[in-house]
Order: sequence, then structure tokens, then C-alpha cells
Amino acid sequence: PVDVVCLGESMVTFLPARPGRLADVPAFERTIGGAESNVACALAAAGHRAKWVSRVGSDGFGDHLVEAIGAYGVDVRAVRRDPVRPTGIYFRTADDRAADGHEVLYYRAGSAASAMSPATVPYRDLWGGRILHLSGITAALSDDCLALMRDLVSRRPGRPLVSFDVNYRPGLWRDAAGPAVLLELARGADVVFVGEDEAQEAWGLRGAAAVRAALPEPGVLVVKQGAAGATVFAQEEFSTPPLPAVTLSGPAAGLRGIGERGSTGTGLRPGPHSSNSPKDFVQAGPPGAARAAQLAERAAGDAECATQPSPSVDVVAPVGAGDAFAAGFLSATLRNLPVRDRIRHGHLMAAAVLTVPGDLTQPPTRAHADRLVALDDTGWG
Ligand code: KDG
Repeated sequence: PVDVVCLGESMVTFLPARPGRLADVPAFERTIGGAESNVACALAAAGHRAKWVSRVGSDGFGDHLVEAIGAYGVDVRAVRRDPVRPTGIYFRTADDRAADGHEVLYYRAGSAASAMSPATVPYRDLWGGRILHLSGITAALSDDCLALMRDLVSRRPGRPLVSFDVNYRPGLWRDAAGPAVLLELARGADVVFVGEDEAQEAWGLRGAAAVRAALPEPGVLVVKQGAAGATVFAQEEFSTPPLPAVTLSGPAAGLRGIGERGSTGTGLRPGPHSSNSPKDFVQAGPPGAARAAQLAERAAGDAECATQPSPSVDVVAPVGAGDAFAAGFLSATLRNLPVRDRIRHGHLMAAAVLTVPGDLTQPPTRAHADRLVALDDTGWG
């Protein structure tokens, strides 16, 4: 039995041996990256059964990813090897706060993972957990990947809880459709994570309430607000979340028998949009007053809206903190903890990653995290 299945591309990541422009750095250290496998690794480190579903090349870098992610205790048996396409790699600067800005150089076009599609991923594995965790990065990789994502977020009876981290990466989108696609995908998910700065950059929305008004469908919406904390909107059925009890997994076509289901920043730069009005596609859907009434009704239907400040930490590099936050939040969700504690567990996981240069680190033990989460409010913020 699996708690969380994470689908997405992972890459061998090269961190420069010293800060500075990529142009100037002569040596790099090999590590691993990939938003969704980061979530899987953090969940495994927190004692959950996590599975990573992906596609890597039949090359040494593919071996390394499978071995390194497996070494975190993640089940990697569903990872497919592409006979021709290579494993993706990327280079980045070590310090996002460097005065000359954060540089990322991807070598992933045509990668093995970009060949993931409804025909090439093992659906039996995808549907086999209590939660399926996805991110918007996958949708940007190829048309096949986008088709896969659309299929996975389509609401069908008996699917696992679908978690979706928007993860808007402007540099990855081949056209201007990215923001609209991400909004569409988010609307199909049950739990959505998005950064406040990211929502502004992608959708021109300012503030958590505006994001909820534009995105009323998910049962749980988590708006990450960097050093300020995070705000969660939760519909009633999620305040005591009955996670699906998985009894059987199978391909999409024959799905049956699964239980019924009725700064932690993103690392993104502030976007160019200063307006508070959503872009046109945010208003897509039934026109005018009917849509507005529908949105207001859904937003007002939240049983809970909770904000928790982040603990303050000395940030070394923000990359991976959003993934760690998602892992902490999902971990606490799996344990049916109250919404406040889910946010705090997210913050704690994120805080651990913020203090290291790479994407991953050993999180606090569950017992230690529980003690910190239980501190009264003066211990937070
Ligand atoms: O969240 C961290 C990821 O952004 C990083 O590991 C690389 O997955 C990555 C991506 O596609 O940007």
C-alpha cells in the first residue's frame, strides 16, 4: 500500500561550487532535483510510503536519479527507462539572492520524461495511492505530458485525492498558454498549492482571497505567502478529511473499486503584473452575473480559512522549499491533523530546506515536528 504517488520529471542538478554567474563558475557539484520527487523524498523521510512515477533515460544519469531517490526510501519501481531519449539535467546558481540574479539553465527539451503520456505511464501505479501529487511543471514539458495531466485531473469516481502544486515556470512554457492551462488543471484538483507571488505573476491576482475567488473548485486551497506564512481555504468535507481507502488500482479505462470520496516561497521572482484585476481567462466560464454568483457561493462555502505565519529562518536558498511545504502539509493531511497543524508541518519542512543550498534535506523527526507544531502561537512567526 502506498500513501502518496508523485508523478513528474526529475533531473540531475548541477550546483556551482561557489556563488557567481554561471559564466564564471568552473566546477559544479552533482545533486538531484525535481519538484515532485522532492515531495516524495520528503514524505518518505517523514515516514510515509511514497512512490515516484517518471521516465528517465537509459543512461548513467537515469541510474543516478533512480538510485538517489530510491535511497530516500521512495518506491522507484514504476519509473520507466526510455531507450533513446536522455535524462534531463540542469544547472543553476547556488544562491538565489545573488545580486546578479538567479540563473537556471535547463537541458530537458526532448528528455525521457517529456515522452510521458497516457500511453506510456503505468496508470496502475498512478492510481495506487491515497494521494496523487502532481505539478504544473509536467504540463509544460510536451503536448503528451499535457494530455496526461488533463486526464489525471479529470474528475472521475474513485480517483485518489489529487494534489496539484501550480509551480509556474515561465521559462518552460513554449507559448503564452501556460497560465490558462495551469488554472484549468488546478480547477480539477482536490488540494492546490500556489504561491501568492506566483498567482500574481501567472494570473494577475493579488492576495489570497482573490486567488480563492478565481479558484473555488478545490476542496483545499493553500496560498503560500513567503515569509508571511500561508493561508488555507478548506471546504467542509475536508475539515475532517476522509481520505480514500484504496482497495484496487487499475488503468483509467477500467477504474473501479476505490473508496468513495464524496517562507515557504516559490522561488519565483515577482511578476510584471501590477493590476489587481484577473486576466481574461480567470473570468472564463459561465458569463457575467451567473458565474460571479457561482464563485461567491463557492468561496463563501469554505468551512475554514486559516492563516499561519512562517517561522523565521536564515535562508540559504529557497529552491525546493515549496516542495517541502507541500510534503509537510500532505504528511499532516495523511495523519488527519487539523488545518492549522497541516500548515505548521508544511512550514517546518520548508524551513529545513531553506537552510541548505540543495532541494532536499533531512526533515525534523515526526516526534520533534509534533512538539514544535504544538507550541503556542508565540513560538511562531
Ligand atoms: O521546486 C524545485 C524544482 O524547481 C527544481 O528541483 C527543478 O523540478 C524542477 C524544475 O522543473 O524547475
